[in-house]
Amino acid sequence: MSRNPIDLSLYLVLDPDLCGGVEGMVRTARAAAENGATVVQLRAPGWKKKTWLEAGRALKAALAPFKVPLIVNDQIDVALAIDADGVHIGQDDLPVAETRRLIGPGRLLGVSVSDFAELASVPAEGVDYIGIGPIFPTGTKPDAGAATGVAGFAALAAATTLPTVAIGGIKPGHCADLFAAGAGGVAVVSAICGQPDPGLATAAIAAEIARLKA
Ligand code: TZP
Ligand code: MG
Repeated sequence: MSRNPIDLSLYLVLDPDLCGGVEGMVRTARAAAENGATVVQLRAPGWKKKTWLEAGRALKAALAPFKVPLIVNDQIDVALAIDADGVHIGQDDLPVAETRRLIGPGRLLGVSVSDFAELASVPAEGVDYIGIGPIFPTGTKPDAGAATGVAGFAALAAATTLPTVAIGGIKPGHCADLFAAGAGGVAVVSAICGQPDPGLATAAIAAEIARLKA
């Protein structure tokens, strides 16, 4: 079974604290989907499984009318339980081969890397996209490590044939440089989550991306 190609261009990663819990995440995801987000990831380090499941189900229902794929961070069992479109794993999660075996051939799989050694460790088979970051310093992920900068991102993106999405400290004004550097998309948390109007914030990034692609 082949996977649907994923449009990474505006990838929203939800943050429970910035959004205000499950309800805030669902509201934010819906507003983002209405205004041009192309992917949504449920990410909630520290949450109990029960809450992951509740949020996952609610997000899936909220995103379905927009045909925006829902990706679950780390929690393979939750992704399977809610029939999510995909899973995103980091360096401390189950390895790619085991994850792919568990999620089957039809779900999307993304992997985070922050340097060349991590990128080199990602197998060529079974991965749909690579998340690279942090590109800029970020307060959203305290253990995110050193920022690559745009040049560092460009070098990493050039070293893989897989589509890439840039993450970490990204604001609308960074899109031009990152797309020019080979990004298939930008992933944002605080540029949308916790903004006074998450829909408007999404629309501003989406408009910039549309301008760059025109
Ligand atoms: N992975 C690397 S940086 C980051 C994650 C989840 C957080 C990015 O958040 P923000 O608010 O867009 O800088
Ligand atoms: Mg992880």
